[in-house]
Amino acid sequence: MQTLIIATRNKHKVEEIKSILGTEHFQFLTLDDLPDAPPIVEDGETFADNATRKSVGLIRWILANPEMTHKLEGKPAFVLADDSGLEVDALGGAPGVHSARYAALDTNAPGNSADHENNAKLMRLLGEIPLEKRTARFRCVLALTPIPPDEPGTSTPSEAALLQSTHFFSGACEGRITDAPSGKGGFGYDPLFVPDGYTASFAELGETIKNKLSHRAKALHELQRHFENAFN
Ligand code: ITT
Repeated sequence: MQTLIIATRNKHKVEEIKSILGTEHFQFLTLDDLPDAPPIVEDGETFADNATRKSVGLIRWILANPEMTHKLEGKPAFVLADDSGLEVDALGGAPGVHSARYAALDTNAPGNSADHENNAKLMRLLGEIPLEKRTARFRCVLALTPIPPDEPGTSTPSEAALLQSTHFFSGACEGRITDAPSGKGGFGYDPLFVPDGYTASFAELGETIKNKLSHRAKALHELQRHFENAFN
């Protein structure tokens, strides 16, 4: 059994990660269990940069807060961070790493934008571009960083050491952007994204199909294989 602390404030990601990995081999903690964990500034240039900022940033905070390490009861544990986004070919790969705050880039508003604002901006920029030119993909990069044991007399590992112990897993899901949002499931850009081989959006297809096809599912399957190889 592996303990994973999921370092995201996005509840949809938490649900998808738990549902794809299942509870047979993993037990989960989330930021709900660590409510005082500070927000992480995600100003990296790549998904991997931002995923590492989230995993390493949370571990450094955990190690600086002994009551948090006690919560883990000395069990080996990992922080798992997900950075993901949508790349639209007709927009040169945008919104990419800026997916969460795509609309806010125009106003400099702080924090993430509401999904409907990001979707409206995407619709506006794609305008009359025909469907065959609206190719896109979701990408997900996961950073998995082991939490070093809290041994008396040892110093807190540096950011570089934590980065070196981090494993990365990635996944992509190819598809197209529709010309109008449809469906009520999922989150983010799901109402606008039709995966290859389907005619309905992720938001219409629902979680069972999305969790078989998605960028996140592919990255998580790589992570499962990593644990199988490491511990079997
Ligand atoms: P954390 O940083 O706390 O994990 P976040 O939502 O800010 O949560 P990201 O920085 O990774 O996460 O931004 C990802 C954005 O990309 C997300 O807000 C959505 O707009 C979009 N996105 C990622 N995966 C998606 C998915 O499966 N379906 C729809 N949109 C997705």
